[in-house]
Amino acid sequence: MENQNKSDIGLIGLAVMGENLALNMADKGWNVSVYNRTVPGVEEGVVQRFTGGRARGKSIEGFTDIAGFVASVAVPRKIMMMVRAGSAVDELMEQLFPLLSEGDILIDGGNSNYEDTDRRVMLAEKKGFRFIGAGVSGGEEGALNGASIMPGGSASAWPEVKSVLQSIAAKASDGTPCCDWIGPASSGHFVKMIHNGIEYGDMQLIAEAYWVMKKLLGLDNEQMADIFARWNEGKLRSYLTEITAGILRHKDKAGGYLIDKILDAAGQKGTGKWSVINAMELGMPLGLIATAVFERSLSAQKSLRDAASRQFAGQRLQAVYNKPEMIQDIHSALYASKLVSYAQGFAVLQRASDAFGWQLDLASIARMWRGGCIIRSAFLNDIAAAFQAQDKAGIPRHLLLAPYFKNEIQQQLPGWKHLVMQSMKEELPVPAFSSALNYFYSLVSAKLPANMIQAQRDYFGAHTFERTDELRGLFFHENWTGRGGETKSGTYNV
Ligand code: NBP
Repeated sequence: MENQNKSDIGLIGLAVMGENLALNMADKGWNVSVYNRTVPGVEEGVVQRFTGGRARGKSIEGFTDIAGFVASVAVPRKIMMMVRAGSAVDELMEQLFPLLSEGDILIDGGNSNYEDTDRRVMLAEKKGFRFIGAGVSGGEEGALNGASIMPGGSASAWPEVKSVLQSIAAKASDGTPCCDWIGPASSGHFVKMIHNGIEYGDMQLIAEAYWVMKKLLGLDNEQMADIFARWNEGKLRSYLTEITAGILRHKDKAGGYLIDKILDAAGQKGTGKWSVINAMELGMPLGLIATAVFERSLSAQKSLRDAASRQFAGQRLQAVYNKPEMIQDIHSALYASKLVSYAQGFAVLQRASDAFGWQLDLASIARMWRGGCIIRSAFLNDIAAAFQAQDKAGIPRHLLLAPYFKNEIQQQLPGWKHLVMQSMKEELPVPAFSSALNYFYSLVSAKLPANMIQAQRDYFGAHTFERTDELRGLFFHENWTGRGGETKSGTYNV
């Protein structure tokens, strides 16, 4: 009786994501209460505009007072927050706490920093509530028609929110919802962060492929669009490949192609940067995403690049290429580099899982990204299958060691190498293609020149080294100059 006439779920924050998620929930048959803070003095607030507009006639009830909103939701309450990441979430939680009952569930669907989520899970649980940090990907379109949702946090809350969240998630081609439980604490937001980092990498790789086609092969926008459209029928089938073809064909209202009029200075909001910072904290290589982030930063230094380009005249060879062959090489470089990027991203997830005790299921995460989100692609099916096979065989979870991908990368290597070499000769930057190739060469090198680094560290700072003719874990110091002492620096890892 307590829950009679109450909503199934409450949603706070009626900006682009919140509005569309509320409509998606209502379309799936849920009764939804919505709330947005009101700005004093504004006659028609966000809530009225929504309930009187797009939400009219739907099972959505609007509230402009937070207490009435909370009281309208069935207990244990499920309240999803879709507000700006950062202090807004903390402020909102402070307002909600006095109004909640024990066991109520708060879901933060924004792009929160995972460390904030760790703190919030602990805070909410200490107060007797439950907290889920859910990464949501797919933008406006995904929010309305099916997003990829990555929830993690208070485990006991999952059975209570599962049916709502899975109902509004995208469905993969086999019908599985692109939403499943990720793990404890901030794991959902961490996975979403790496998802966004991978998105940065995919976009940089596609941009480089476009640039080589344009600058080395001299293809026009329609020819390039045809190539991307064709690639979208094969192994590179993905949302980003598809939209690239559409972008290349798009005409400007004033005439010509819009792509040619867009300034080459990329913006960023921070999730790529966070991915790289956290990979560094975990001691993991995430070079491709780092390159993508740095290239955005360098692109934004437009006037510096303009000045530098006037000082250093290029020495282009103007070589003539066999275009079909070169296009195949670009395909190889794009596919192989993408593989490296995903291998690096998933390896960071594995390390985070080990470090924080999350027990992440990498195959399940790959499956969750197959629909709804920006990096959705056919290739994620192969990734999920590769991780599943590695788990069964009990071998290390690294994508490049999976037999299927080992074979794939071997096939791409000649074209990938050729493309990077030609681009370097022609002074055309392909930083992500070459970063991926260098990672691959380093990975497959049983020996690297790190012995020199260790020698230098020991020479100037007594940082010690391990020896090839002794057991691992034994550290030695050499008195290199005869002037130093025998005292070692403490050994530490970063
Ligand atoms: P925004 O990130 O622009 O946030 C706007 C919402 O936050 C509005 O409802 C606003 O209320 C509310 N808000 C703010 Br700002 N400060 C508040 C406070 N102190 N207390 C209560 N509410 C506050 O909206 P969005 O683009 O819909 O994104 C929502 C979340 O989803 C963000 O974390 C975002 O990073 C994430 N996300 C966005 C996308 C996307 O494509 N946009 C995709 C995936 C995830 P107001 O109307 O009164 O200003």
